[in-house]
Amino acid sequence: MQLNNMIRTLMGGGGGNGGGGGIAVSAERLEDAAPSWEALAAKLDTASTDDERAFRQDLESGRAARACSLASQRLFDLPDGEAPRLTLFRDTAAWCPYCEKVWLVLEEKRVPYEVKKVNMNCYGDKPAWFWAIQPSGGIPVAKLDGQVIRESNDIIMAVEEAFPDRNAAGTPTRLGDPRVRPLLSLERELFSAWFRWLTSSASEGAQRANFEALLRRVDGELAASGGPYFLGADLSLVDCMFAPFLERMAASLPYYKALTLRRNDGWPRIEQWRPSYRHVQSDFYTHIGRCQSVPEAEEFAAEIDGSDGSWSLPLPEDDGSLLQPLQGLGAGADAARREAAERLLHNHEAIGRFAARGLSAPGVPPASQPLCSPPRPLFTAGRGDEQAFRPWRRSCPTRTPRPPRRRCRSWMRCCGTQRTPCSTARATRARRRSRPTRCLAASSHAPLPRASATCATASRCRET
Ligand SMILES: N[C@@H](CCC(=O)N[C@@H](CS)C(=O)NCC(=O)O)C(=O)O
Repeated sequence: MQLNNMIRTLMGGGGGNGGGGGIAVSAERLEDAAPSWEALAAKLDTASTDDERAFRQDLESGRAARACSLASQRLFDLPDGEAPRLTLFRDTAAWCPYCEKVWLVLEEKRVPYEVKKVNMNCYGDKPAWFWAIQPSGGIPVAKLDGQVIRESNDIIMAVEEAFPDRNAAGTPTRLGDPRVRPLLSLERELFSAWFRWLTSSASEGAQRANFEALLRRVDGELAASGGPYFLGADLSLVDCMFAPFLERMAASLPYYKALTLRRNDGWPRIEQWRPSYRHVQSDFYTHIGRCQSVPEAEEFAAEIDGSDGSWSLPLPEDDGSLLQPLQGLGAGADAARREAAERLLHNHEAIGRFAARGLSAPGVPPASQPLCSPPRPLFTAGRGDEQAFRPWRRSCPTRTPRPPRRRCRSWMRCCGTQRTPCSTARATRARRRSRPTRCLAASSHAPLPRASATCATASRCRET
């Protein structure tokens, strides 16, 4: 309905020419025989279980039994009316692994927290209020008792100090354990080896050997602790720090490099360890830009994509043999369908707007994430006509107005969180000023041609 109304408005009734060279669709040909959203909601309600019906309410109450990336607060046993001491600023889509490790710690320790979400650069802008508390734009950020903390490890350490006795498993704080720091260094070493290998095709063999050697070291550490966790019988901060990255390694390496982490005899303890964290699980399909495949991985990629026929919809039950585990299907395919229907119904207005983006030209600046490029305003205005952009910007699901002085990412690369531009950033900005077309990453709401065709600096900045 919503979509059809939008299309009708675009095609004729709405005062405007439909913007940026939209597709010519005749309104007469669109037969709206779809049931209304209300009818679909009623149908879903009838088919749902009591727990499913209570999903949104539980989520909003902050007291749902399970963690969920859609939650905006988690109260655990906080008395009614008391506000959590901590706010976590994380990414809207729950892709960021650094946010995930903080999330995992909070959930494991059952520390009450509020969540505020911002977009990642690859799929949208951040609001001005966020830039005000985090000049680099980086996530995660936390506010604990009014103090802003801007690094994931610092947040975790601060949480440990502020809530030393809160641990679901009843384990004591292990910050003083001499094994912690070397293990955290090993985690960063493994991360760097993985990311370098995944995003380059140089020295394939050496990079693979290096990564595998590090993985064996990780496995050795788990063996030495007596397992199943890094510090022994109980989950600790070290596990929370490894989890988001080992998860992403397990997801990406079969697909791009033909290396499986699951069910691999080379590192049996990692296999025993992986399912051991209970409360949060990232999106298994988290995107990492610019990954480089090896030819041997084609077979794995085809199996994961299902393009070789190894699976088709509806998804099969996961008997443990799938390359990528299917989570949450324990309740069966019908429950999964109802869950999908609930999310669609809940978010249908934004989905309708997003689906209609093809009627417009790419947004400025375009987001780098596939399918995420937001459209420019549906009713095109003259260049620089800020007023005309406002209605769309308010309603677009993926875009929010930029703050007045958005920084070029080359600034962040060279200066980290510095507030004033360093000489490299100043030089970049001076170069940009002398260009005939503006660097799109620098700031502008005005419609310009596609960035890739106009400004090499801009695309470099965007992809950082
Ligand atoms: N050192 C930082 C690194 C965090 C980091 O790299 N975050 C990425 C997301 S995964 C980020 O802030 N990206 C900016 C963005 O995408 O908006 C930390 O541990 O907190």
